[in-house]
Amino acid sequence: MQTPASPPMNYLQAFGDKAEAISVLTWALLWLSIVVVAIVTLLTIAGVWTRRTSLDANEAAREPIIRRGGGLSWITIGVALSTIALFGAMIWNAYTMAAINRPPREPTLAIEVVGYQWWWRFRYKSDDPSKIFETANEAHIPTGEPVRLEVRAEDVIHSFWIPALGGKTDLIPGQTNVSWLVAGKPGVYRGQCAEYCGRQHAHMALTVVAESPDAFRAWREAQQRPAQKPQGPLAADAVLFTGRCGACHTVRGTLAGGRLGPDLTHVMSRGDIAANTLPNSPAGLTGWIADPQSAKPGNMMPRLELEASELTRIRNFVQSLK
Ligand code: HEC
Ligand SMILES: [Cu+2]
Repeated sequence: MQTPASPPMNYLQAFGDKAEAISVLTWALLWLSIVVVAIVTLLTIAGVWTRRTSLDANEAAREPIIRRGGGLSWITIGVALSTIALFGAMIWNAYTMAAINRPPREPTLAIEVVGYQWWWRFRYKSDDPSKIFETANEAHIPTGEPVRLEVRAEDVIHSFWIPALGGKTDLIPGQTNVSWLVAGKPGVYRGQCAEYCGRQHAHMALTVVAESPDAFRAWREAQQRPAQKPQGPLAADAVLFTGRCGACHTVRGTLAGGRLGPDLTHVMSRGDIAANTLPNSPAGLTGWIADPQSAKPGNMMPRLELEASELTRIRNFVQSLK
């Protein structure tokens, strides 16, 4: 699947009703600003030009600069035009904000978005507790369906932003903000934390994969399942994983139930790891587990000083989490 917006963080291209309402306003304000700058520049140049007097060697012969009257009307007209333009922009702004405040219909899918330094937890809600599941940094949504977002932060303020799908929503510790989004076209949409939140703020990216309702249903069913029961030598590797990593990571279906880091039950279904910092390839994964502090210095996963054999066994178990 390809990225519909190119470059991926381009906010001038919209892919959904909500983002379109915002991007029309963005373009209008952009053009208005360009026109204003052009007019002011032309008037300034014209003003300088018409007042040019040739320099005379004789100082006394130079005409003093005086206001010949009539200039005040320029100011009146200028203020009037600015007032009309700014007032119009304000009304349009308020109108757009009201229009995108609520989705066109009640969303059937609700996701809790929780921001951490420096990654995202997505909790897919359900009335049936056995259907609730969590994933990290990569959310899937069905195309054309408005999705309800309940966003909050665990540590500091973050901001949820997927430029091609709409505006930003702040994540505030101790408060839940409700927002929504819709993707008009299938594709992989990139997002980014948009509120400076510490050293690895730039490495706090996320991906939203919009896919057909059928593909989404299949993905959701796969995510809802617990991890496959480890067979053969993997059973001992799973125990090792639980001992070394299980205090921070949950793998549903095993004894690993930590909450400090991302849920890894189906980590191999994700395209990237560590909030889009590394590709989820064998090399990326091994490098991350061996030394998470080199790719993302200061992040909350410590370097665990694993022996080579432990690293291989833990990596093998993680790679079985499809
Ligand atoms: C002290 C808690 C802690 C321990 C122990 C820990 N992790 Fe992590 N882990 C984290 C945090 C926090 C992150 C998110 C880091 C980020 O992206 O900023 C993370 C991220 C990851 C990721 C990337 C997940 C994703 O989808 O982005 C993997 C894989 C991972 N850890 C594997 C392991 C393995 C394997 C071990 C044991 C060897 C381990 N972790 C031990 C806290 C921990
Ligand atoms: Cu952040």
